[in-house]
Amino acid sequence: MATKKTTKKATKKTSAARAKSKTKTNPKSATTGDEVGNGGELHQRAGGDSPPMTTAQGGPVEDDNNSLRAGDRGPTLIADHAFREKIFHFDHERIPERVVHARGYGAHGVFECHESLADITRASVFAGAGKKTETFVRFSTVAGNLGSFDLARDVRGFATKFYTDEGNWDLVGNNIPVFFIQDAVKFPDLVHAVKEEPDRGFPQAQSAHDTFWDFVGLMPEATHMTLWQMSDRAIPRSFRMMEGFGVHTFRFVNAAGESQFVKFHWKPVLGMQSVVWNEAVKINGADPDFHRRDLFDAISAGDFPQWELGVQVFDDAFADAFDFDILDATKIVPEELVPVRIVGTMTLNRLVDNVFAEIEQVAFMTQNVPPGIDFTNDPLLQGRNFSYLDTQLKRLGSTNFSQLPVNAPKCPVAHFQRDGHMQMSTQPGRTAYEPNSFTGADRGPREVGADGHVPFPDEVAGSMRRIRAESFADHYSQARQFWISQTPVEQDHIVASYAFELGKCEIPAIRERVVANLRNVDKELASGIADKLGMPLPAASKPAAPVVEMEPSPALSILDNAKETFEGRKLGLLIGEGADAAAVKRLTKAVEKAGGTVEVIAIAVGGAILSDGSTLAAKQAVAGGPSVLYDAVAVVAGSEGGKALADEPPARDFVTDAFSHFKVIGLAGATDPLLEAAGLAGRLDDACLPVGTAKETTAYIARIAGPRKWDRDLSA
Ligand code: HDE
Repeated sequence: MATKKTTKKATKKTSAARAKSKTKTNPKSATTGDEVGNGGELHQRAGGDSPPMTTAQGGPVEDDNNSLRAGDRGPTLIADHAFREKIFHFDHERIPERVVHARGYGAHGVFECHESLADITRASVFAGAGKKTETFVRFSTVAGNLGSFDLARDVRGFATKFYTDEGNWDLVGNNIPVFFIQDAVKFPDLVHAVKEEPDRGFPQAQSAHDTFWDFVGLMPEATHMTLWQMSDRAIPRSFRMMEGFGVHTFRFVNAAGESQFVKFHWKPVLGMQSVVWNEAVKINGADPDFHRRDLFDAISAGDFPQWELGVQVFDDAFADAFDFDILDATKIVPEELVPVRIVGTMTLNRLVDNVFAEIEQVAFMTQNVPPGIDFTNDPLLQGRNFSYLDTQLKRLGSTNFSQLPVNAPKCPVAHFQRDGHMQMSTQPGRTAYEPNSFTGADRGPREVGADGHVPFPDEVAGSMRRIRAESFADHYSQARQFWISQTPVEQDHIVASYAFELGKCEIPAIRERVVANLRNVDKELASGIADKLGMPLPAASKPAAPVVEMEPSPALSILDNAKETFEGRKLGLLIGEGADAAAVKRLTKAVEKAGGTVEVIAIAVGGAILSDGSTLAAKQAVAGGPSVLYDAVAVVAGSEGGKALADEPPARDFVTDAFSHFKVIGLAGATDPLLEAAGLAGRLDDACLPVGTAKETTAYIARIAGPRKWDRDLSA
């Protein structure tokens, strides 16, 4: 009895609410175009620019806001096929994310060849000067999941699909020219070690944990790659400012069937730039999409990023004489030994229309090479050539993934592969086999012999064994070469990142093993890390091959190769009330003239009233626009406004972070209260420059094109 009563009461209450809402929100009661629907939002009926909404079957949709129910408050009816179709599709929206390189961003572009390479390769992309080939590029981090943050310390994927007129060429590279392992059979172990630990599901998107360093310590071949990974290469400022590498040695083959070896390099026209670790950590909180937004913004603004494609070409004689095995992907061929010849330029000039359709569904496969490009026996590459096809079936669910627009070759395709899930091509003709004796359209395609991809007839000999060649045994010499090629600032960063990562390992033996291996690279490196970890320096582990002393390779340093430019970079301009309008205008113009962009930041996003009475709106409130988002910063306070900025904790962080991240800081107006409150009074150096006058602005612009103030004194 009691239950019945309560139910009745509740029913009564909701009936009243319903009566009220009926007149207010029932979309059907409106007869004009726009109408107020449930919850008071505005809904659009077809008309004007809006096409009529349909189901996936093309049937016109009567009402997209209310499912079909029996009675005003009754159950939803299975007869509502439009509702069922909508939910059915939604339930299946996700596909498996990539096991590695899950988080990525991409764009379309074009590759233009600078000169004919016909003497060394018959690949049509390199047919002659001015030859253009459409491309699609996907950049990625490796370890993190799809929803992870962009500034993880990680290798970046740099995968390029060239839609050549002899089929797709996928150059599936990274921004680091070497790899952790030598044989593909260890790849699942490497990936399992770096991903979240399986018993706890963290840490996400980072290598700073026991299982990764346990694997690395036990696999000394990973040492060289970890030096790169602990360097600033692994925290790039932008996809637009990082190099790319094909990593493996490939083959070029010319029309006469002659072959040479080749390594591929992408060199960013904007030059290389990285952020510092503390900055990276903060960027991940302030803007987890920092890299994808950067690419989106640049292409949207018509600042199309460019890379030059370079090749290192060498023959058997070089390969035989080289100290290392050219089939070993843990080794580079130093640019000083084989110079990088620039052969073309790629420009990314078009954003995707749909992230899922293009960036998520793009399927790169190392085995996609056109005639003129071929593989070597690098055991990592050989394994990849199996893996990439297999993974696409898992991810995309059908053998017909190559028909998706982003994957489809832009040259004619003709074969006898038939049917399968999601077959999108209505393949004509009566035959689907070869040989056949039909003629005309029914006959179908025929093989092309020597015009096709003819594998290079490499001699293969030897007994079948599971073995690692002796020539792969040196794990430290090139790691040492990388280390001695870095500037002292870069070396400090490497020491600090090893110490950070190993400091996150809970098991002391894991730290010790890694540091013992690093002693074979350099004693200073190992002792620097040990000091920072507060542990005694362990004895060196026994290397499998003697460490060869090599010349430094200047090409390996980011800082030694930095470009003097502000092009493609961003200034964060923090303004206070009453900021000098002329100074703000002058600075903005000068930065734009230098090829950079300015983002205005104020206490509130509404902006500030400048000295001339005009209001300058801000792109960011300072709480949402910390200085870590900018390459350089300037503060233009009004003659009175400095106090208000000083009272704002995010404004104080803005300048202290810029200072401790070695950034060039411009100052105009009453900035003293802010600097004082931020603890910077009396600590300013020659990279903290006035920007009040035209002359000062010119000097400031010249300075922000240069390096950060790396020798800044950060002691309080
Ligand atoms: Fe990959 N890798 N990989 N990899 N890789 C994948 O393919 C694999 C390796 C690289 O933006 C997967 O479509 C094996 C080296 C990039 O879509 C998978 C081995 C290099 C991308 C796979 C390697 C790379 C991938 C996951 C050891 C640099 C992202 C999803 C032999 C030269 C491509 C997918 C994109 C993606 C396998 C090692 C670069 C599982 C087995 C070395 C840039 O197939």
